[in-house]
Amino acid sequence: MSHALALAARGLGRTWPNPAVGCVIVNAGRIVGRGWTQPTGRPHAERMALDQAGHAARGATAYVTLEPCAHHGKTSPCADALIAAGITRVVSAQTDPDPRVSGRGHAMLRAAGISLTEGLCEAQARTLQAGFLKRVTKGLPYTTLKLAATLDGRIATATGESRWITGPAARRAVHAMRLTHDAVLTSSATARADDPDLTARDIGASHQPLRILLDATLKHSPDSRLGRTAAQHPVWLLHTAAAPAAARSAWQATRTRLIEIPASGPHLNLTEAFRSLASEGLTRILIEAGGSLAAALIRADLIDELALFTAGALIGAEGTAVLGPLGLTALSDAPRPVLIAQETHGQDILTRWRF
Ligand code: AOF
Ligand code: ZN
Repeated sequence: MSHALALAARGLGRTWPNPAVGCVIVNAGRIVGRGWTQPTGRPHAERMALDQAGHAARGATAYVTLEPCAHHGKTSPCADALIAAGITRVVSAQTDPDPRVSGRGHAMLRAAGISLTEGLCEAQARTLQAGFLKRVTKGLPYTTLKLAATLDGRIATATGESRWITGPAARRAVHAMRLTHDAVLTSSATARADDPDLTARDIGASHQPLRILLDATLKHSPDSRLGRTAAQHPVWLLHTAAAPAAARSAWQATRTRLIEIPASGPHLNLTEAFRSLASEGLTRILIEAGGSLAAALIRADLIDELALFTAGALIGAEGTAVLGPLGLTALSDAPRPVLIAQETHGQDILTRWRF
């Protein structure tokens, strides 16, 4: 199952709206098939592993990181494929909450006389499939907020200088992180300040994440890196009804996809924005934005995980803070995410926290 989880991770960022699933088929102590969900979500992991195993699947055990599907989509259910291939034992890490499956895949296997063990490495599988699970059960994507700051929590000097706070190894780690997410999201303020292109560069990437810009009134210029590259790598632009018609058509000309979101005062309604992204199928979103959007998302309880890069530098109180106001009045109201991992990247430290 550990191996199946590692195979599943290969699909992260590329299988949406589907989960990234892994499957290992073992016959008489030998691995005879390995599979993982393919880009855009099909074929499913079990199909890949069964194809590789061929006749060796007969009498074998299949380890799957998610309950095999039970529904007829473009192909027949994976549960049927496992049965037809002569698999005699299935070990699954967790139930698939998709209403088309939700226990039916397991039931089909049992009814066919297959010996079934459920829940092996369930916690790891839930972490890996957190994006898909959240989309299906809550109608929201799983979000990671990436921040990079000095030891004293600053992201720029008083004159606005911010390149670079973290070193090249940390920046490469961010690019790699982008690839395991379905999309990278930023705010109009950050886009206007940094003109980012939000692609994954210099690490041999074979695909690019979707890029999303939140820009209520379309202040960011279509003649920016995002606008100029939108025809090669998709960009979605979320705005409100207040966006001027001229700006809409200028952005449309770049082949950017525009999505109108209900407003909340002068801003986008962030919860509505994320709901709409989940309904488009997105499961994992990396947020790379400045302090105001970061704070607003924390206040709206829309952040699942924080990935904080800390650089060994000090800027002082006159620098820009990594986080805008949270509106706290009591320490007891302070969000207290839990530390889940720490890594070093060159001279910088990455800590990961779960809300
Ligand atoms: C599996 N193995 O590798 C994956 C599964 O649109 P479809 O027909 O591809 O079905 C998508 C659903 O299949 C998805 O919502 C989830 O329930 C399941 N994903 N199932 O047996 C896989 N990716
Ligand atoms: Zn399937």
